[in-house]
Amino acid sequence: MTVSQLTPPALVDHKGLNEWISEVAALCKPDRIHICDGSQSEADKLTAEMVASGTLIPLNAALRPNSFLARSDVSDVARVEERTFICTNQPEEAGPTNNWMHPKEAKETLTKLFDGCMRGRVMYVIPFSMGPLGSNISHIGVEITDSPYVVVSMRMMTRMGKAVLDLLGADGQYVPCLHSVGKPLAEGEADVSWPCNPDTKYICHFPDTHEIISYGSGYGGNALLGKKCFALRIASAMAHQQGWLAEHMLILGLESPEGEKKYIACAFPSACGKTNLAMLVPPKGLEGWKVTTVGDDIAWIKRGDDNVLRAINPEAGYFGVAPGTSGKTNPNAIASLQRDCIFTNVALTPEGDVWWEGLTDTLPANLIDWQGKEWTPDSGRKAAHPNARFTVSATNCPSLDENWDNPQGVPISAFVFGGRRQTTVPLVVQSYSWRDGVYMGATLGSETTAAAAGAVGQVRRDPMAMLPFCGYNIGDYFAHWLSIGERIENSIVDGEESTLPLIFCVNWFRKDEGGDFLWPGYGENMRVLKWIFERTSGAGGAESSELGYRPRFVDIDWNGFDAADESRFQSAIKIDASEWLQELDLQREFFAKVGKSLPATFTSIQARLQERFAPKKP
Ligand code: GTP
Ligand code: SPV
Ligand code: MN
Repeated sequence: MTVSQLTPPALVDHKGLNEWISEVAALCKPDRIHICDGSQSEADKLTAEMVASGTLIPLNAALRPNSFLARSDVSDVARVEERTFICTNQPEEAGPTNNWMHPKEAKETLTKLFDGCMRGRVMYVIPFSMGPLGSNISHIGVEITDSPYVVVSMRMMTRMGKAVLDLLGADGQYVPCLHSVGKPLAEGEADVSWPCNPDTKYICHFPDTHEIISYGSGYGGNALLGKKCFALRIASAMAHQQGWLAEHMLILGLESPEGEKKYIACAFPSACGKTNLAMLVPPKGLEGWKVTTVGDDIAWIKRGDDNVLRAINPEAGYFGVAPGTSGKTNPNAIASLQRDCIFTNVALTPEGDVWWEGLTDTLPANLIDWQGKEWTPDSGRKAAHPNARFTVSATNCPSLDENWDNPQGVPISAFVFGGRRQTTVPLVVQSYSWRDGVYMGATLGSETTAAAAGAVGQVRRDPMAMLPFCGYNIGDYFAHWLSIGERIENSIVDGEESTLPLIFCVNWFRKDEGGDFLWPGYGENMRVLKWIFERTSGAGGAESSELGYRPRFVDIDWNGFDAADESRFQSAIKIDASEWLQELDLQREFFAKVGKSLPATFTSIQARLQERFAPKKP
């Protein structure tokens, strides 16, 4: 089929977009082009096609209506950080924590790979908005993909379809996001259920020109390009240029029994508890409190004319970790998953429903595991992949905040950074200042998880939970964070209340000598949230420590807590000098890697910490 037949004169009313679509079609040589309108009938048709091709397995409609299981290729189960590149003219612009490639080299390599890569497939054009349509915090993207799984996922994860094209008009700006699974089909060749390229993957970002090109993977963060690629890597670079923040943060609303409401934004690394905290149900004894969900993964934050930092969730759905999610740990997630969802790499029950580790206390007698194999409790392997995920629209969530779609965003009272640390890091501390708080975030360490390919459980520095997602030099990113605070501090008039959010650090994952979690976590995290809420109101007791203010046992509300155990709390909140001296060594190691772009302030904060933990003898 010739290119001119493929591209009728006006697929869309946007000259630049039309040209881009034609260029991509000429290169990728798909069988046909489909411009997505985002309608239910379109989604139903694609879903039916994927059921026919084996990509989606329909679940029992009586148990879970309009829901499906996808099993990925065994090689395509997580983000691939090693194959993720920031393409800038100079390596220093990408910085020491990113894989760098020259844009010219990247484009040459990718052009070869994309030549004919959509043969035998449909090329889908997905117009999407990250954030409420028309909000001045939102931005538009267009993803071209050959994966119908990506289309139906993007429909849940973003505001997608005709309304976005209308908003884009004849000359609106958009971020072009090009994606292919990298598996062309020869004439008559039958497709596999999860096409991808097991050998060759490139996830490339061009921050100077605001473009994304992804090849070879069909999985989540590698393929749903609105998410990590646009909303974090490209957006963080835009935010750096334009004076705002794009962060790996959940946003939640916190309402006191008296009806006072605040919003907080929390950055935890992948698979470290954002979805769970964002949907928290308060525990026994704190039922008067309400937690509502604005977002569970990404926050875009801009300063308003009133000096207040306001955040939107650029997404419109959740791509959440399934294992560990249960009626006990996250009832709001379980309620969200009653219908209309896609599960990827979970296990299938004989009744045609889904299962994963942690869903029920008792193991099912037999299942089909995530690879499609028979499974029994003595199989000696996991039934669901540890990074198995659910995809569902935000509107399915019972705890959805009334302002989740508000184009103005929500005002942020506190930032919280947290990692997964078995030792060293206390349950919660409040930084003494914005600068100390930025330092806390920047030095965050966390054990690696199954959300990315590679070893699991190794402590690495994950600054602001952005290590795999910052689209520019991490040292400049730290300076940017410092400058956001300075700008707000400097514009606060004497006598006026500060609008600068407080900064906290938390760790739900500290363990005792027996290897058990010291803190029960999940709903009980509300007790820590309540303390944070009180601190932002200028109330809430605390004591000073080497790291910042921390709650004493009496400062936490233990109402309804089964056998509040002071000694376990003390172990969870403990700051141990010998552990911290090791921690400071690790921080210095990381700072050395950051090199000359490290803010000078960090060196003096570090020296002050060192002095507090190991005072020099006079
Ligand atoms: P991404 O989607 O990868 O960015 O992850 P996330 O930060 O949203 O993580 P999520 O909330 O999905 O949690 C990941 C895992 O951590 C799940 O298996 C949870 O059960 C577990 N988890 C979440 N919160 C807690 C907690 O408070 N305590 C403990 N022990 N585990 C938790
Ligand atoms: C993460 O890894 O932080 C995720 C999942 O939220 S993915 O979309 O794959 O990035
Ligand atoms: Mn994430």
